[in-house]
Amino acid sequence: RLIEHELRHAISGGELKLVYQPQMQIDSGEIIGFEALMRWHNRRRGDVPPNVFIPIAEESGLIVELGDWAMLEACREAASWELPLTVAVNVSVVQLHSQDFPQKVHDVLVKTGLPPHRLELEITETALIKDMNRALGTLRQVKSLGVRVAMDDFGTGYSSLSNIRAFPFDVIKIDRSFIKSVDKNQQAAAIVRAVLGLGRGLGLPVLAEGIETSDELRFLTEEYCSAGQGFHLGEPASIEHFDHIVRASR
Ligand code: G
Ligand code: G
Ligand code: MN
Ligand code: NA
Repeated sequence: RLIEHELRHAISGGELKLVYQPQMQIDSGEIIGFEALMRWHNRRRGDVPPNVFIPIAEESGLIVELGDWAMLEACREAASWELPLTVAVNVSVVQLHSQDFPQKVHDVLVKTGLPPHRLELEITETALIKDMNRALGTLRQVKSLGVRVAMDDFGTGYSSLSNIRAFPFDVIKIDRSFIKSVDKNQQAAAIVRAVLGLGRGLGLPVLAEGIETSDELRFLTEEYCSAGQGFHLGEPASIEHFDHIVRASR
């Protein structure tokens, strides 16, 4: 396919870039880190949205190369910040199961000098179901480097509850579909409270994704949700946009 061919050349052609979305401590409003999100601008196609090119990259196996690029780029960027904020990188199931993934993570940390605890790998539940034992082995190896691991899009996959117990996560990210209108929707509120209770019981912080309104934020504050992310707190943007934050010496 043509688009696959073009994507193959996107890295070497400098067509990919990362944007960063802030993640905040809910009680203090302090920025704790950023999620790095991939963007592709092609000369002919213009901006291609990630929900178009990521699936193509996954089917073709190109996601391994793209994901490795994103991890290196994000770690290099974060290593240059004056404040010791976290950088979160999305890891696709194909990349997680690729040859020598833990070794690659180790090499990136050595190469960039980023302290391991400042890197967080976001992995979706669906990624874990495919070959559970291997995924668990890989996550344990990655964790042993000192890297943090987040369960992304929590609530949208299968067997959430057994996964959360079996896998060594540091944080649960509640999927944004449950945060939407959580202040008005009884069902969403019940689910979010349940996940917050689960996190509390397991000693895991919970981050709410996709906070779009001050009412949603108020609900999460009142329910003692640890952390949040979303357009209301900050949209994904080039790192230059956050220069004053990552470089501010307080
Ligand atoms: O940034 P946006 O909300 O448009 O992203 C859409 C989807 O693409 C999300 O599910 C997000 O996790 C995914 N995505 C964005 N950047 C990356 C990346 O670097 N690697 C992987 N595997 N997925 C990404
Ligand atoms: O699947 P993942 O959690 O990695 O997805 C991150 C995606 O969510 C990014 O593409 C980002 O652009 C998008 N996103 C971030 N904040 C919001 C928000 O408040 N509302 C919506 N609809 N999407 C958001
Ligand atoms: Mn994510
Ligand atoms: Na998510």
